[in-house]
Amino acid sequence: MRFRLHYVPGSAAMAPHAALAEAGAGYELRLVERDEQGRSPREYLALNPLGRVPTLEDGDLVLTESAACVLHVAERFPDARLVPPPGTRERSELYRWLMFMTNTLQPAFLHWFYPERYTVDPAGEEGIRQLAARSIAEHLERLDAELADRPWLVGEGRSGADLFLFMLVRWGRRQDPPAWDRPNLRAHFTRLLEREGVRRMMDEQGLEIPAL
Ligand SMILES: N[C@@H](CCC(=O)N[C@@H](CS)C(=O)NCC(=O)O)C(=O)O
Repeated sequence: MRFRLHYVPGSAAMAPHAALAEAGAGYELRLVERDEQGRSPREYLALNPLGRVPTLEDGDLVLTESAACVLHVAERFPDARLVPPPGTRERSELYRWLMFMTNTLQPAFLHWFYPERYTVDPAGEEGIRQLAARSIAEHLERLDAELADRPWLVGEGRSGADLFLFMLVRWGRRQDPPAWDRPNLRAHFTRLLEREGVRRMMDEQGLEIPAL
């Protein structure tokens, strides 16, 4: 099999996994089994020294960073229309949203999930989580407002940016309020849940389909 995706269920591997499934690619999945301290196996660290997921292998290419993996799949399967054509306004907008999500919203989630990585003072962790939750809410509001008058983040159909947003909205299910309590994000999430590739990814990762 040409594509091999290393994943942990519900992680940043969701978006590239959905991209592969939406593209109708042949792929195999490899679960990264971490030890009790959360360390990845040695063979995995040889591929991805940070030990984070996902990692996508395409032949002898080893790619990390979820958004980069999505863009790579999009380019390998142009008929799947996971990105708008180069040189279009929609393509630039896709870059904008993907980068916003990876450099602004996703780090806020990482602060919420792993506050201990952002302070040497354990007493400071709760404050980091609270601030992260506030940022997450602010960015989700912005995305919800963006989707008020259109079904997808860019262009006429779903793109890799929508798959990325789907993943982050699921990450936000334990926020208060849950990310999908916002009407446009809920409609967007539900729309993606109707897609075969997204369903396949949820099923293959063993993720529950929320009753929204
Ligand atoms: N910027 C990376 C972040 C990947 C990342 O942080 N993945 C998380 C799971 S969602 C992870 O591997 N966490 C375990 C760890 O950091 O030890 C990406 O988007 O691929």
